[in-house]
Amino acid sequence: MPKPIEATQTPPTAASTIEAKLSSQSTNKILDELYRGLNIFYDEGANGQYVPRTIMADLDHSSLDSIMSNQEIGKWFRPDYSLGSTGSSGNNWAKGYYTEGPELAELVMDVVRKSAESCDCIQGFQIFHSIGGGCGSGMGCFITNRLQDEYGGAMIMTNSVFPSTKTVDSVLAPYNSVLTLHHLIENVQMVNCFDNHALNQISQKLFRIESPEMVDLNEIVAQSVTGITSSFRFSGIINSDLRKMATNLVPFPRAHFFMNSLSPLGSSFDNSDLKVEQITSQLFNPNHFLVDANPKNGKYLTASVIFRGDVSSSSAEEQVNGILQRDSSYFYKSIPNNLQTSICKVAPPGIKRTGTLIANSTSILTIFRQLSSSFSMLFKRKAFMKSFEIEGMDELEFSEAISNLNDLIAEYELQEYEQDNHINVDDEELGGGESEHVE
Ligand SMILES: Nc1nc2c(ncn2[C@@H]2O[C@H](COP(=O)(O)OP(=O)(O)OP(=O)(O)O)[C@@H](O)[C@H]2O)c(=O)[nH]1
Ligand SMILES: [Mg+2]
Repeated sequence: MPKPIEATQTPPTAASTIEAKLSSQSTNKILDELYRGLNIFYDEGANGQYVPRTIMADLDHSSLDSIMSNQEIGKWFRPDYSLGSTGSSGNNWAKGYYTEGPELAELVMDVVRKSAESCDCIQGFQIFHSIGGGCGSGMGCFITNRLQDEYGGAMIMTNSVFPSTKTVDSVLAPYNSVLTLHHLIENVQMVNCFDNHALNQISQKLFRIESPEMVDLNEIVAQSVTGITSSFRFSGIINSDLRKMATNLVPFPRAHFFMNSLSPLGSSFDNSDLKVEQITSQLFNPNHFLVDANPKNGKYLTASVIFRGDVSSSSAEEQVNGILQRDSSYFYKSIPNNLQTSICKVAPPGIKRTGTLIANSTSILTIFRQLSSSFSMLFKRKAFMKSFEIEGMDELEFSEAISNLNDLIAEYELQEYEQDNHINVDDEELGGGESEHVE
C-alpha cells in the first residue's frame, strides 16, 4: 500500500491527535510550524476541530454521497459544502458549461463567498477535477471563470486529471479535454497535470497493487499535492505562496502546465529512510512522473525540487547540482538558475524524508499532441457534434479551442527548436540572424 499520506492523516482531527501522531518528531518547533500552516487550508471549528475549506460539487450526487457516508472521512467535511444535484452531464462538456452546470456552479460560488469571509487574505484557489468527462471539465471551467470574475487578483491552480494516453476513456474525452484546455490556458495560472495511465503504472509497478482502484490513484495525487503545497504551509521555503510559485515556475504566461514526480514511491524496499541521493535520482526518473510523458523527450524550462524532512542544505545542493551536470542537455539554457531547491524541515508522518519535483517541461507536448490529434480526428468528420449543438454550442467554439491548443503546442516547439539549434532570440530580433552556438 502507498506510504502514509498527510492529507488523510492530518486535520480535521483534534489538534491533540495531530500532536500524538507526530510524537516521533514532536519538537516544539515542528509543532509550531504545523499549527502555523493549519489555517491555510483549514478553518478552526468548535472543540479545536480543524475543518478543510473544501467545497465538493458534482452534477451526479452519488459520488459525493459515497464520500459523505464514508465512516472514516465523511465526518471531515462540512455537509453544507458538499453540493450535488440529480442531473448529469452525460460526459458532455456543453452540459457542464452551458446547460446543467451553471445552476450548481452558482451554488458553489455562494459557498465560496461564505468560506472566503472567514479568510484573512485570499491567496488563491485550488481546483481538483478530471477534464475528460463532462462535469469536472465543463462545470469546472464555468467555476474557474466565475472565480476569475469575482476574485480577479487571486491565483488559480488546478490539479487536472487528463484522459489516459493509452486507454480509452469516453469517446467524447478529446472534445471535453480540448475545450477545457482552452480555458485552462487562458484563465488559470498553474496546472498540475496527472493521467491515470501513469498513476496506474506507478500503482502496479512500484506499489505492486494488481488492480489499482481510483482510491489508490488518488492517494498518489494527494501525496503529490501535499508535497507541492508544503511550501505554502511551512515557513522559510521559496515559492511560499501561489503567486511566488507562478513567478518562479512560469517563464512564459501560457506555458503553465506542470508535470510532477515524487519520491519515495513504492513498497519494494524500505522507503521510509531513503538517502537524499536516492530521492533526487528518483525524482528525475521518468517512471516517477505522474503523467505519461517522458521528461527526457523535452527540456525543463524551469523546475523546483522540494525536499521534506531531515535534509541538509549541503546534501540537497550537492545532489541537485549533480543532476544539473548529468542532465544538463535536458535543461533550457536561456533561463539561468532554472532549477530551484528548497527544504521543508517537516516530513510527512512516519517517514524521514521525501521529495517532490514540480517540472515545467516541454515534454508535456506528448500529451498535448495526442489530444490535438484525437480531437482533430473526430472534428474533421464532425463526429458527435450533434450532442454539443443541442446544448447550444457551435463549431466556432471548437475551432477556437483547438487552434488555441495548437498555438500552445507551437509555442513549446519554438522553445525546443531555439534550444536545440542554439538560437538566441535576442540575436534574431536584433536582425543578427546568426545562430549562437553554446556548448
Ligand atoms: N485519478 C482519478 N481519475 C478519475 C476519478 N474519477 C474519474 N476519473 C477519471 O476521469 C474521467 C472522467 O470521469 P467522469 O466521472 O466521467 O467525469 P465527470 O467530470 O464526473 O463528468 P460526468 O460524469 O461526465 O458528468 C474518467 O474516465 C476517469 O478516468 C478519480 O477519482 N481519480
Ligand atoms: Mg461524474
